[in-house]
Amino acid sequence: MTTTASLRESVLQHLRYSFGKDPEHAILEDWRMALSYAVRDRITDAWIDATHKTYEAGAKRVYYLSMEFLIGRLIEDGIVNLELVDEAKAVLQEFGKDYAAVLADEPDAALGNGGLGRLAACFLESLSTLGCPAHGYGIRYEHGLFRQSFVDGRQVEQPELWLEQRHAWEFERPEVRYRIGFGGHVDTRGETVRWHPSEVVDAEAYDTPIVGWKGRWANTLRLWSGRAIHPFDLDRFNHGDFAGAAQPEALARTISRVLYPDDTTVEGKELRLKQEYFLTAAALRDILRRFDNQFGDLRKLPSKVAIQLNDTHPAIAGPELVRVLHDERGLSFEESMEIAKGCLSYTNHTLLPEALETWDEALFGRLLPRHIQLIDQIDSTHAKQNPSRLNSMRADHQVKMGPLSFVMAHHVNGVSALHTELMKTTVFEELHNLHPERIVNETNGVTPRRWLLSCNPRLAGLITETIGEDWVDDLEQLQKLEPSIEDAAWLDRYTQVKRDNKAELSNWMGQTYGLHVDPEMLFDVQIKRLHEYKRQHLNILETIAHWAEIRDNPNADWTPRLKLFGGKAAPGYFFAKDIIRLINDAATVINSDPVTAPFLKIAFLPNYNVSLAERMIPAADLSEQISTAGKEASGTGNMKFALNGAPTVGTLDGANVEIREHVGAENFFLFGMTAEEVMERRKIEGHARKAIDADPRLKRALDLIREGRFSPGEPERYHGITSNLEGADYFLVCSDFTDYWRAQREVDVAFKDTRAWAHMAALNTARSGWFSSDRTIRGYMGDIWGATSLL
Ligand code: F58
Repeated sequence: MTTTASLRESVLQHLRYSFGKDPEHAILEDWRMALSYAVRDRITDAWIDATHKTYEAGAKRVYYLSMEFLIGRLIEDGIVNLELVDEAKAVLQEFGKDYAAVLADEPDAALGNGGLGRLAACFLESLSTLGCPAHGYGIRYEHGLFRQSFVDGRQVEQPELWLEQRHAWEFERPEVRYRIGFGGHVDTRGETVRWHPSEVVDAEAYDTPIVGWKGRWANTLRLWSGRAIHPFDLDRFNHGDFAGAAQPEALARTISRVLYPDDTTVEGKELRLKQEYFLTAAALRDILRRFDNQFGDLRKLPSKVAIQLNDTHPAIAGPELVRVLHDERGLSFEESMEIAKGCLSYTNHTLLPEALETWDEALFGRLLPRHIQLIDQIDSTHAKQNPSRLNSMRADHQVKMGPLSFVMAHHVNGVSALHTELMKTTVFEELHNLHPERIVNETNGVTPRRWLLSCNPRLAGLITETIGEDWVDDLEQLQKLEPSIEDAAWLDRYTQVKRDNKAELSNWMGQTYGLHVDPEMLFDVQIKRLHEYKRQHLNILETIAHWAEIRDNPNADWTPRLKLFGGKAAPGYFFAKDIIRLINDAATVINSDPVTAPFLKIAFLPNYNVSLAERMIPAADLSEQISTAGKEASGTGNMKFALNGAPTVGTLDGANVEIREHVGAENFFLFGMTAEEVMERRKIEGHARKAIDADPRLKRALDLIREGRFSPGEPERYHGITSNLEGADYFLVCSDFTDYWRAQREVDVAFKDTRAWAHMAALNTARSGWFSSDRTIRGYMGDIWGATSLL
């Protein structure tokens, strides 16, 4: 049992013996590190216990392979899950330290781009909460996702330097090191095939314990870092080439140097393929070593090992496992393929064609000459087994990772109901018809520990006071709030929570960015990666049209609104960067308009990341989920907003569909075309032009942009955007504008009735329990992994 006294003791011990400081001389970072170590000690006990239990039970283990784990800060996760919030606050207070400031001092580990990486992080936490023996495997990027700032409204990227500051969470494991090969040639002697790589690097493990709710269980996130096999070239050193002597190490480390920042377009870059193989090969070696130690008989592998591929990025796991089993361990090719398939399953996260990984066969064959042979063999085996099959995974001089993943997996899952159905009729139509049992749905979820209990303590407190604390790991209990929602006094308290959260965010924005906003305004929030399909430009167009309308009639009864944006654009995605600049330019003009100032403000907060999401979501009144239907596989931000009492204005896309079903259609502002209607509309010649001609508000907004109202002196600055919208408008911004406008005006009216709005918001909270990642992970455990809880 940890008490304030024992925690204080522990913190002081670490200050003194781990950092050589006494309380008088400790700086903020020392306090943060000492507290982290004190918390980590307690996590470590749970962690080692969990490992023993897994061995003793001979249990099946889950391995989540992902190029991204967007974990953010970990200190609060630990404190909250060990239920040490009061104790940690008390200890820091005794020494005059501010709890929030100490927590905020931790670097935000941005080892991911967006939803896919954050999902992996939520899953790890849920796996621990559920006591499912699991490892996450990823890459220990030295530089995570770039840091974003704005210069004259334009996005500027800076390198991310999370490792420059100390953090307490990883254990370096220099003894866990595997040699990973690339290139070279393949020797075939009769039945024996041997790959002789020409280049080798070591993968070294770093372990981070991930603790679950109440510290009942902890799993491991194991990240690989590139190391040279001989760190120092003595020969070069002896010849006086001192700089050159250190080169092998520098080269080897490039493999884990930086996260690729493209969130949808996949470029066939050699280093990216190297990273993918590096992660996958190291993980498989580690998995097999653990299996060998405990079980031995490789035929049992599928009963003891479940490997989840987070998108196709680790898809090389299929051929690599076959290579190890067949070439190195001597099993037949057919048996190796069956065993590999028995272990592997694959999650698809997107239907966008540009995001489906394919590799140029020349590049692939150069880097992984044995694997390309095995892929051909896998492909021809599959073709033989399915004589009606028309499409190969090896067409057009490309290696197609989607079909490879599908064929090598026992299950393939989508991430929302709609996305799963669309997979069956689009990208995987043929494979689905050949293997109709393989595709299953596992709608995404988010961990309620981080996305409610930690980030929204006021709301969490009100909930616990009302229904007890069991909701924390049984989120559907939130339904028990419903009777209270009918009680006016309770609803007033709910409203007060939101008001306080908004005031806190506005103070923070004031202090941090000098941005002063009235917390009474409607906080309308769109935070996510910038992409045309996510349609931040639809939002800003509507904002501009609304501004023009307020100017026409400044004395009308407008609902004051703050439009908040956050999100990064891929550095090479110029259209998305233009959208950022347009939003910032519009903010400059609109925010300084005295006529509209009481009613409309815009702010684009820079460097959106997990920590910023944790600040913004609890303060949101309205959640913008406005993607072109059929394009957003699921969304997970949408769930976080609903849970925290922000109703959605959104399309029938991804998990929005299921959110609306759960919270009730009357508590969701629906607009726009359905996925089917989208496909039909695209066939209509000049659809954008027709939409513009039919809606004078849209026309006016486009005119204002085109004429340079927001780019004085440079009217052509946004002609790329206007001509796209007036022309091809692939994402149907114009066609959905009128209905979006209507939905937003309904929001305006609804928000005026404070009680009715609070009622709607609270119902969003009460009915979002299904979107817990605990529910999602239970689904994977039962439907896909055949794994059980050891709690
Ligand atoms: C996201 N994908 C989906 N990809 O867009 C989102 O709808 C879904 O909720 C989420 O996955 C979780 O399932 C996504 O984030 C990436 O960031 C990849 C990064 C690497 C290159 C390709 C895209």
